[in-house]
Amino acid sequence: MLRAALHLYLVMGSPNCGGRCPAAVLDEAIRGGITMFQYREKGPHAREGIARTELGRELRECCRRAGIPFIVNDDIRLALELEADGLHVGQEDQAQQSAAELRRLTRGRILGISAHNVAEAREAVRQGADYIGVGPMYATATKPDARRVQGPGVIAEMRSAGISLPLVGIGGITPAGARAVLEAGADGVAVISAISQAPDAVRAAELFQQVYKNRE
Ligand code: 3NM
Repeated sequence: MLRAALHLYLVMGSPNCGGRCPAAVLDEAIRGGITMFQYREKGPHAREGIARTELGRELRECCRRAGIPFIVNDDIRLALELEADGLHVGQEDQAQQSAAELRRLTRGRILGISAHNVAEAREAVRQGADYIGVGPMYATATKPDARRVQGPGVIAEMRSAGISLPLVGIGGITPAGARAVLEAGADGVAVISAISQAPDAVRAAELFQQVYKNRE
């Protein structure tokens, strides 16, 4: 179930929508075939407080109507308040909570953890992650503090190291770059700008889905 949901994972918040209404962008992406969504309200002019919660609620409703998982980035309190299907935490985010505490708080929900190399992926498994986000696959302008590009090869390394947990690649992924990520052993691709900044988010998501169809 989770492996299939990770196929086309849209990550997004209002700063990624180029001034467009985030719910409209999300609805288009859903029509184009995204399979999971992460609410990541980070970056310049990110909403805070009640505005942040309200937008999350609106985006959660889009996901509920479509029957796709709604995940919250990095904020356990918001995830619980929004009754999200899961939480995603980065390496930097985890410092605030012990792994055991994080797993306890997210019990019954999906827990995603970011990893950039085999050691971090092993640690994520130990911490009880349900899936691992691996990046950056390619150069990305969306996350200014992204690590150096790892390339799809790091996913192949994780698989060779015996990591069997669902893996999703992230960072600079376009439809053209998605195939290499999947062929390296990922279950899916996580995308911000290639969908949220596309002139037509429906079409952008469809182009990613086409990559799966072409592999069949
Ligand atoms: N995490 P885009 S790269 C949120 O490497 C995020 O862990 C990354 O945005 C990681 O699809 C990244 O626009 C940004 O490149 C992804």
